[in-house]
Amino acid sequence: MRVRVFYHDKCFDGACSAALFSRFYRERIRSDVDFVYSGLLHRAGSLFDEKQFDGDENAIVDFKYSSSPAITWWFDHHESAFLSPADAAHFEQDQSNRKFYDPAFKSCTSFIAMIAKEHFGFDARPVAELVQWADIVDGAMYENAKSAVEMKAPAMKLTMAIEAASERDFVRNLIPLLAYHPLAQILEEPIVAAVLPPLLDRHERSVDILRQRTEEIEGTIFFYISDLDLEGYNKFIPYYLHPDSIYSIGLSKSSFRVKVSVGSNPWSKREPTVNLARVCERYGGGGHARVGAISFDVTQNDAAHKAAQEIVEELRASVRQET
Ligand SMILES: [Mn+2]
Repeated sequence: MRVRVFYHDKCFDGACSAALFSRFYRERIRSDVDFVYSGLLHRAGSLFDEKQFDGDENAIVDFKYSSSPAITWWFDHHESAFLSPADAAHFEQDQSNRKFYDPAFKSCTSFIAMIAKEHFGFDARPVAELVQWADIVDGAMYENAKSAVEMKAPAMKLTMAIEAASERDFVRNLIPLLAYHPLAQILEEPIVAAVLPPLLDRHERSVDILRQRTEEIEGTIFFYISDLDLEGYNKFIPYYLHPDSIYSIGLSKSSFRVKVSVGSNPWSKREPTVNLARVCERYGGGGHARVGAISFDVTQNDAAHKAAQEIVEELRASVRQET
């Protein structure tokens, strides 16, 4: 039995979701199973290549819905979970008891843990640390911006490695470890220990770069680093540098996309009032109410800049109205 698990790539919650789903499946569905992991990333154009849905079962966790009959399991907690109203209607009609959605959950990992326990009798106690940290990381529940940026906890170091590692198979090899070992012990594993020191250096450098590149006006930070190889930078650095900000809009670039990241300061004294998932959806992106993103094709640099500028103006105008 071969189960292919599609997960949100370059994301701590995505990797933990894949790990927890696999452990649950092996313990409660069937034990004679081989898992194959495939990371999914938001990109301009179609997200899924249905030819890849080639497992005996295919699961998607922490990523958008697919109405393909080959997908037999689905878990998500993103506000923008459906690519179309037709997909949402398809999910509403599903009777399999294998597809689950709740945008109220801080992480998809904690959502899977709850469903696995309540619906399938899974014992979630051995994965409690994973669930707790997925909620902290994906829900941005750090005490302050400093603790989000200083990289003390093992989960923070793993998050950095997952978001910034360039090695294609890194997350795929990490997932089986996440399901069965304490996070501190995973840091000692050769595949992790090898990548951490250069990534920590890069992190330090990115703080310096963002100190030069971020500008806050009317509670809204704008920066671009799309001329640098910095995708996967720690998204809390702008708030660490501008503690009184409310929103942040950044442009970054990788080999296959130009990304507009739109976020809100989790420690802001002023409550953000704009739903950022809705803003990003207008440009073909999505996410959560308090953090979202839009992916453009690498050739669409100007369109990405234009969208970022428009969103900066919109958010600054909303802050002006509030004050
Ligand atoms: Mn998530």
